[in-house]
Amino acid sequence: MVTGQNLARSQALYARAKERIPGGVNSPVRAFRGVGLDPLFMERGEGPFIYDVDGNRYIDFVGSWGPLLLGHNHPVIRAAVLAAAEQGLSFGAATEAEVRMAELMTSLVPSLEMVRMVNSGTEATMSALRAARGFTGRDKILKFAGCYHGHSDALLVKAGSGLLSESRPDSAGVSAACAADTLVAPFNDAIRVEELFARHHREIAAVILEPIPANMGVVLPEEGFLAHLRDLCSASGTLLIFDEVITGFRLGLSGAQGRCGVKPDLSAFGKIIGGGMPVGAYGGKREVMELISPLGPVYQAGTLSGNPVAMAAGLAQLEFLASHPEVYNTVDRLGDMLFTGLKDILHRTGASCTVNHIGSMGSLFFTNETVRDLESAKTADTGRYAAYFTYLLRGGIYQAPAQFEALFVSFAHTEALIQQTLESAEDFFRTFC
Ligand code: KE4
Repeated sequence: MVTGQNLARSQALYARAKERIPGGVNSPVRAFRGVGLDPLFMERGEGPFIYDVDGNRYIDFVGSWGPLLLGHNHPVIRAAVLAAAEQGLSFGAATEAEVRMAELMTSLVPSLEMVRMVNSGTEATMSALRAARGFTGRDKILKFAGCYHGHSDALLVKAGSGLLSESRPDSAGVSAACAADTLVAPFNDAIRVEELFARHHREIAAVILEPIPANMGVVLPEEGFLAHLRDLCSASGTLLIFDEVITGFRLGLSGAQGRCGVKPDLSAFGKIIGGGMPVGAYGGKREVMELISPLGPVYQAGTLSGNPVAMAAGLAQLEFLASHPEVYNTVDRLGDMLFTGLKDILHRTGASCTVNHIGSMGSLFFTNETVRDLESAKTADTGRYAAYFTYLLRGGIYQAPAQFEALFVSFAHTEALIQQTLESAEDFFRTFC
C-alpha cells in the first residue's frame, strides 16, 4: 500500500531529466501533465505490479501502454530475450526469427498475406499509408478525429493520445501542404464519411482508423460503421487500413478485425508483437505488399527492423498466446469484472461518469454523456479525472496519467487485485462525488 508516498528519488531524477530531455521524458504522456503531477520514474515490473525508483509498488493498468498482455517480466519472454542476447544483439541481416514471426502473424490474422517488420507503431502506420498511396496512385487519406496513429506528419492532424492531453489535436511543425492531403471525419459519422467520399471521389488512397479507438479513451464502433467503411472503400478503390497497434492480439488472436468481422486491406501492428521490445509491423494483401522494396517501387527500410532480440520477445509472447488461447477468456473476464464493477459503483454512488470497454481494455470518462467520438470524449472533466488518478495512485493503483487513454488488464492480474481496485475507486466516489 502506498501512503504518504516517498517520491524523493523520482523528484531528483525529474529535476535532472528536465535539464537534458524535453519535458524530462522521452514520450509526452509520461510527463503526467494530463493529471497535473510530476512524473514517476519506474524501476521494475513483475507480473501485475510496477515499482517506482522509491520502492513504491503499484497495481499496473498501463502495462507499458498495451504491450504487456502477459504482465511484466514474464518468465517465458525473459528467457527468450536472454537466450537471443547470448547469440548477439543485432546483425542487420535476415534471421530465422523474422521468418517465424511473419509465418505466425499471417497464420493468425486472415487478412495478412504478407507482413513487414518495423520498429514502432508510428513506422507501421506511416509505411502502410505509403504502400496505399503507392498502390492506388492517389494522395489523399482519411482519418478520424481522436484516433492516434503515431507521430508521422500526415497523421498528426486531429490526433488523439498525448496531443489531447496537451489540449491541441494538431502538432506544430507539420506543413500545411502535408496536412492538406489528410481528410478528417468524426468517428462513427458514416454520413460525413460519405460526404468526403463524394467530394473527393477516387482521390482517397486510404481510410485509416483504429477499429476500436483507444486514444481518445476507448470508443466503440457503432453497429454497421466498420462494415460501411469497408463497402465505401471497396466501391471506390480506396484501401481500408486498420491500425491494430493496440487491439492487435489484445482483443483475440485476430485482433479487432476478427472480433468485428471486417477485413481490412492493410493492418498496422505494434506493442504486443514486441512483448515489450520496440517492434511494429504492417501487412495485408499480397498485391499491395509486393510493391514494397526491394520487390517494388515503395521504399521502406529500417536498421533494426526484425531485430533478433526484439523478435525473440515478440515471438515468445505471441507463441504463448497462440498455444494458450484461454488467456483471452481470462483477460476478458477480468476486464469485464473491472469495467462492469466500475459501472456498478457509478450507479450506486450516482457519480456522473461513463465507462466504455471491450475485452481487457476500457476507459472511465468523467462525463455523463455517451462517449462515441472525440467531441463527446472532450466533454470529460479532466480535472476530476486527475483527482481520481491521484487518489488511486496514493492507494497503490497506477492508471494512465491522462483521461484520453485506456486501462489495460493483463493475464497477470487477479480477481483480488481487481477487487482491491474497485474498492479504492468506490472510496473515491463516495468521498469526492
Ligand atoms: P508508437 O510509435 O508509439 O510505437 O505507436 C504509435 C501508435 C500507433 N497506433 C496506435 C493505435 C497507438 O496507440 C500508438 C501509440 N499509443 C500511445 C498510447 N496511446 C503510446 C504511448 C506514448 O505515446 O508514449
